Amino acid sequence: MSSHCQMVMGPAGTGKTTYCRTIQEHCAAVKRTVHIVNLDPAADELEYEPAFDVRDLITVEDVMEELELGPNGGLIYCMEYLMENIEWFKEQLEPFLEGDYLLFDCPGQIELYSHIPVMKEITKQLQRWDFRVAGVYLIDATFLAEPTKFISGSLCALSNMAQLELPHVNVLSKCDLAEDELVESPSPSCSSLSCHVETREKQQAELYIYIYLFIISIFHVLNLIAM
Ligand SMILES: Nc1nc2c(ncn2[C@@H]2O[C@H](COP(=O)(O)OP(=O)(O)O)[C@@H](O)[C@H]2O)c(=O)[nH]1
Ligand SMILES: [Mg+2]
Repeated sequence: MSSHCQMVMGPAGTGKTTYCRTIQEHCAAVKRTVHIVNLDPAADELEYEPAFDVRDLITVEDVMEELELGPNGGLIYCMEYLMENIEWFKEQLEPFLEGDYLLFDCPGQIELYSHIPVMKEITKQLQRWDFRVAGVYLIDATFLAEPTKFISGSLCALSNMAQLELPHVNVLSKCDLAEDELVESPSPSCSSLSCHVETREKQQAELYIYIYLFIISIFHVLNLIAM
């Protein structure tokens, strides 16, 4: 029987770890078992008991110290090291191959999804081990209050979806911090965008509107979920 998993992704601080813990607690309340795996080698304190933890293999802190890399380079090194030690990963997954459900709490650095193929390789490897993998991409709801941030956040989500080629769900996080009407209708209206850009150069304003319309058409294809 196949196991299932979610790759929980999104920029640092959007609430990935909180999402994983909340989903696990919810599942426990409805008597379903969900395991969380920490795949973030830069994580500090975890709010859950992980099924296993990439930091048992490697941590960003050690890499930065030993190889004198910065935080971004260190994180990329860690994820590539995980791929090179894929047998370790497989061993850790061994107890969860019979119809289990896992949440992978992923690192937030965008380079891992847009610049280098490492996260795609990890998901492909999970699929080869007969996991049914879904991408869950968190977007901070407060980021959507400004049209320019909406465009930026949406393009990041889109890029992630295109790169990983997974069934993909966008989740709005931190809805308690956003205005109610934003949560009910997450995309800003075209008129609010025109208003925002009216002080800018006409050409730039038009470009924003084209990008906006493009994103709206993409969101007709994507499912946008508020939580
Ligand atoms: N108000 C509010 N804060 C949240 C929510 N989700 C996460 N946070 C806070 O945002 C911060 C970053 O969350 P975390 O789960 O560590 O983000 P990660 O870096 O994506 O894993 C923490 O201080 C959380 O308590 C939420 O839904 N509402
Ligand atoms: Mg985290």
